[in-house]
Formats: sequence, structure tokens, C-alpha cells
Amino acid sequence: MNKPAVLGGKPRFTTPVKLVDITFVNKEQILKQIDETLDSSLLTNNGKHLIAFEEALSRLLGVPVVAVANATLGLTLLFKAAGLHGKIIMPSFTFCATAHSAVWAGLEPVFVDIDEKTFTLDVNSVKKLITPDVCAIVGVHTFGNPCAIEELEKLAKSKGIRLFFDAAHAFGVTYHDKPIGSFGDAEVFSTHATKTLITGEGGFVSSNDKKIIDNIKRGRNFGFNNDNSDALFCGTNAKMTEIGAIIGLDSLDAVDGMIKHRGVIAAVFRKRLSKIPGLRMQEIRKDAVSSYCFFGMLVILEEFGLDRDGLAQALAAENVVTRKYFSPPLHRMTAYKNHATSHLPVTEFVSSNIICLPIHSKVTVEIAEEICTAIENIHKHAAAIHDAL
Ligand code: T4K
Repeated sequence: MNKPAVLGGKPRFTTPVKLVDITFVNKEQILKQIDETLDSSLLTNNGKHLIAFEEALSRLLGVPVVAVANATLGLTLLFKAAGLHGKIIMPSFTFCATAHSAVWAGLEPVFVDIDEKTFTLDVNSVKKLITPDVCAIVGVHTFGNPCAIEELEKLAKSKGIRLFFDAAHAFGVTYHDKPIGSFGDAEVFSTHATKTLITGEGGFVSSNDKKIIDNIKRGRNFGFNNDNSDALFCGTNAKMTEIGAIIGLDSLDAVDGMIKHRGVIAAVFRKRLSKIPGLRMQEIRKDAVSSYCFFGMLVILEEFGLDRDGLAQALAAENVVTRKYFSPPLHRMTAYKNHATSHLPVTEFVSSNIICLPIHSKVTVEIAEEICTAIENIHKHAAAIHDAL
């Protein structure tokens, strides 16, 4: 085998293998619809493409949905719409938007530990932190792996508190053959460019609770009544544009094939990388199909020979882009430094060792195999790389 690029060998890829790479199904159709939309001058405010996008999502997930400008505002509007007050339980191992949205809605996040294998909420840790001032739990379907849904539903019900899911990564995920979208009291998806269903910036909330859906519909439009003659409450502006919806409708046509492809690439990674000491891949919940929005694995220094940062650096030299989602965890961020947080050992461990590999439609089986070969080679030369870095 060649020397790894980080030690002066030839990079395995001549152009970067990006972390995210977007494929459109019918770019000409998108451009035609954008052209017509520009000519119509109806760019936003409940236009026909937005309505078509919401209807398509609702049909697919079997639950009412309301599209929003991004998942962060979707979460904020949801917490407001549910009339929550007090503390809200969530993982610290998530993107900061999960907690920021709660704070913007006047709530106090309580960070809870995760499970070391699935990277999702640890139900026993949640149980321990439910006090009378906790009003809700937010589970995050991390990287597209569903939370322990039934256990959390049972727990929330027994405590009389609300249960929401941050499904930012989870479009295209199924659990017991049912699409993610109708679990808990509501779920919030992101359709940001880095996700499986994309509108550029965007997201949507799905819920069987009519009050929540109606309230978010008003809330995304300043809190206006039906004829915009009066603001019934202090809403915000969280509307999705027509151009976003046009891209989203195209993206919807791509999702099925994309999820299948990601499953194939994930299988290649699992088969090859599980043979290398010190690499622990996220365990996908039984009876679930993950979206593999991100492919996350832990790098254990003592077994692999390099830590996560060393592997990231060595892969960068091979022209493979990686990301450390989510590092640091939220309770280590400046924004939350004054937050009372219990000890979160698993979160600390996962967050310090996590690395996400590229997984998308342009990562072919050959590219995935080549990434695995690069990692094998890096492992083989780990001691030399360790000394060189
Ligand atoms: N909850 C969870 C669990 C989340 O992960 C997120 C967002 C949210 C809630 C909130 O959702 P939104 O309010 O955003 O709808 C990105 C995204 O900005 C963020 O949406 C996402 N999670 C988070 C996991 O990742 P960055 O700062 O890491 O992204 P950035 O710009 O560095 O891009 C990552 C990679 O994607 C790069 O390699 C470039 C590539 N990329 C990026 C963009 C924006 C593209 O190829 N095309 C693009 O347009 O935060």
C-alpha cells in the first residue's frame, strides 16, 4: 500500500469527496418553475408550490404538516404553540438549534445523557431528571437513527408531559415500517441543504394535534388571523418561499432512491470498517431504516492508534471531507456555560471521539471502498502519523 498522504504519499482522491453533495432529479423543471414564479411575482405567502409541497409531505407521512423557514424556527414555534413553561429535557449531544429554540421560547433546557451505541437519548437518564417543573422531553433522531420512541412515549404519558422529536436528520426514516413524522406530540424536520430532503433553508412541523398545527400556521405568519387584519398573538416570520418549495418538490422525488443508496454505502462502511480495531459505528435501532443523514462513528485512540482529530487530519490529506457532529456538546458551549448540568459521561465520550464520513448520492460504492482502504492504510501507519502530527 502507498504511504498515507499525510506522510507524503499521493492523495487517494484528486478532487475532494465532499461531506454533502446535492443531486437534483430534474433541474430543468426546477428552473422552469422558478422562471414562471419570478414572472408571476408571487414569491412567498402561501403560494401554490408551498401548498403542493405541504400536501405531498402530508400524504407521504400520513400526518398534517406545516412548512417553515427552518427547523430552528419550527422548534421555537412548536414550543410556543404547545404553551410550554419551565424545563425541557433534551440531549446535549445535538446541534445547538435544539436548545437555542427552547431558550427563545422561554424554556430552560435540561441536558441528559445519551446511549453509547445509538447516540440517542438514554431513557434511564431521562427518567432520573424528570422533576415537577419539567414540561416536555425532546428526543433527537440523531443522524437519522430513531430514538427509543416507545419507551419515551410511555414515560411521557406516565408523567403527563409532552414529547417532541427533533427530526432534523430524519426525513426518509421509517420505524416499524411507519415513516418518522407522526410520533410523540409533534416532530420537526429540517430541509436545510445538508439534509436528506432539501429546500435550501427550510423545514416543517408534523403533528396530529390540530391545535399545534393551526397555531404554528398562524405563528409563522406573525400571528395573523385569517384575513391578516389582526395579530392574535406575537408570532414571527417563518414562512418558506416558493423557490424553496419548488426545490423541495424536486427533492421529494429523489428521497426514496437516495435513502436506498445511502443504505448500500453504509453497508460498505460497516462491512469494511468493523474489521479495523477501534472504530465503532452508530448502532441503528432494530426495525428502523436510517436516513444516514450523516454516517457517524467513534474512533478509539487506544485501539485505532490515532484519535478522531488525527483520523480527520489524515483523511483531509487524502481529500476526504469529514465533520465532527456534534463536538463540542451543548453543555460545553459558551452559550450554556451557566446552565446547571449533571454529569454526562457518555455525551463527553461520544462527542470527543465522533467523526462523520461523507455519505450521499455521489459517494459511489467504489468511492466508499476507496475511503475504507484509505482508513485501513491510515490505521496501518497510525504510529508514524501520530508522531508526525
Ligand atoms: N436540530 C438538529 C439535530 C440539527 O442538526 C439542525 C441543523 C437543526 C435542528 C436546525 O435545522 P435548521 O434550522 O438549520 O433547518 C449545518 C447546518 O447549518 C445545520 O442545518 C445542521 N443542523 C448542522 C448539522 O449542519 P454547519 O455549520 O456544520 O454547516 P456547513 O455550512 O459547514 O455545511 C456542512 C457541509 O455541507 C460542508 O461540507 C458544505 C456542505 N454544504 C453546505 C451548504 C450550506 C453544501 O454542500 N451545500 C450547502 O448549501 O451546520
